[in-house]
Amino acid sequence: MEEKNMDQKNGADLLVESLIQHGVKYVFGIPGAKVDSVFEALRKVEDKIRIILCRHEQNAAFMAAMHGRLTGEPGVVLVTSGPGVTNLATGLLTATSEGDPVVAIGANVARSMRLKQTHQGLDNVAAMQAVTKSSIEVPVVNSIPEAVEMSFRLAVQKHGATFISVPQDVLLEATDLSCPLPLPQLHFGAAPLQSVEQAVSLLNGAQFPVVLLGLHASQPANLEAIRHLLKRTAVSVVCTFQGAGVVAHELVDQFFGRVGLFKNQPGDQMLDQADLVLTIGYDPIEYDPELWNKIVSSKKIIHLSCDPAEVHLTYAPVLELVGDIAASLNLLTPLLNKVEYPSEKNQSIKKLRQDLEDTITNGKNHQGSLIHPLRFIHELNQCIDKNTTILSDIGSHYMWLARYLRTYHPHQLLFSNGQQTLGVALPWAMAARLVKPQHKIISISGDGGFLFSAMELETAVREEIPFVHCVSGEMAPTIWY
Ligand SMILES: Cc1ncc(C[n+]2csc(CCOP(=O)(O)OP(=O)(O)O)c2C)c(N)n1
Repeated sequence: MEEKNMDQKNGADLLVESLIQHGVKYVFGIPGAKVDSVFEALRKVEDKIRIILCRHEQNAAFMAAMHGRLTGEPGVVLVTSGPGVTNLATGLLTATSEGDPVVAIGANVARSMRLKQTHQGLDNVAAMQAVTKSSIEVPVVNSIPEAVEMSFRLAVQKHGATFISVPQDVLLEATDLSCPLPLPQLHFGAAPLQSVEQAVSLLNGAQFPVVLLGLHASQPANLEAIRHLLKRTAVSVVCTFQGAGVVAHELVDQFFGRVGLFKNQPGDQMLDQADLVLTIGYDPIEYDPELWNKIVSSKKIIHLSCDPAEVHLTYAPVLELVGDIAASLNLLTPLLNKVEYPSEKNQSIKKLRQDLEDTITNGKNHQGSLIHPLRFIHELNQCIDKNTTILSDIGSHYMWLARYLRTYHPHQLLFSNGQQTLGVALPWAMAARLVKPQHKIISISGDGGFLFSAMELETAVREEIPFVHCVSGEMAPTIWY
């Protein structure tokens, strides 16, 4: 291997050049012997990429994932070999399960050391395979731009984490390759017209159609088309936790709340009665379909999303509309009739909605020295506007927030809804603040989840990333940072 002289570019420089070409603004991570050359290269371009030095690789991965969820562009996390890489596992698993684009870069020992027991050695690619959509190692220095391009494309196309392992000697090798520009972004069209027409006939013929909005529905680009469908048809709508905020305030009379984890919500009763469920952007990991559907069921499902349906015994759509969600809806909506629910059901439907409404409005009436979660939600609601983002951790507070905190903007109330990973809220809040510097950022966790990532408070202070974190004890939220 030829190492560079002082003025020459090496693999680490090429990697950083490649990140710049992909528009990367932040790298979350922790250095270590094998990856130090990349941190050195990053320090030379501080005006282009800001390093957020974290206290644990897992939290760095959480931050990268929230950055990816909010921007649609992969968040980047950078770690050293061995324990640095294995500490990524939970963060990358969470991102991969929940549709968040992340590119994780982990250094490795030099290629010549691969067969030996050596300091911080690990089969990186094998270790990360189970928690990513793609796990590759760069074989030679000039393959770095290809590895970066592939990983960025796959993270976006497959909605999850990808991993690049880079051996230390590859990072130090001299190169004079100029980094090519990234390939242009891919754009997909609507689902085929024939499928749209089939959907029209099924939907217009249904007695009790219900729309179920899932995680891809909450992409801001889909918002207008979804709201137009709801308004034009007056169809009843339910959403998963990750679909929070898609239903507009003016459409709230059609909204039967959020469903997930346990089957006991008004939305579940609507799904039970439905003879046809149109899912939009739904992924079965958000809410196991066996909880709201049976293997042999008279309920028909139409799956409308950017990806084909996962094969699942209890989620077997009669029709799939696969393509750009907004483009498919723009073809579908003008052909749909207004939904008229059977008149004998009107009273029970009305009662379901009223019960949900009453639970939320009664929040203000909960008194006492311990703060009831609904009272907390009521008070929280008083200080939320469209420039507020709320990040929830996992635990009992999660269920209360998911069911009863109303929001009317997508990506305003954010959940880990797939792995339900403890400790996400605080690092997520930091990434949210970086992406939305004008927003008030509020994260909420239980005292258990708080201690999973509380060390990042130091990072927040050092990096000057302000947010408010609330810690709930049993039924008693208290404000911290
Ligand atoms: C990484 C991880 N470990 C364990 C769990 C299982 N789990 C879910 S909620 C919970 C307890 C949460 O307690 P706390 O953070 O105090 O929140 P609270 O229930 O009081 O709101 C646990 C251990 C999980 N979801 N993720």
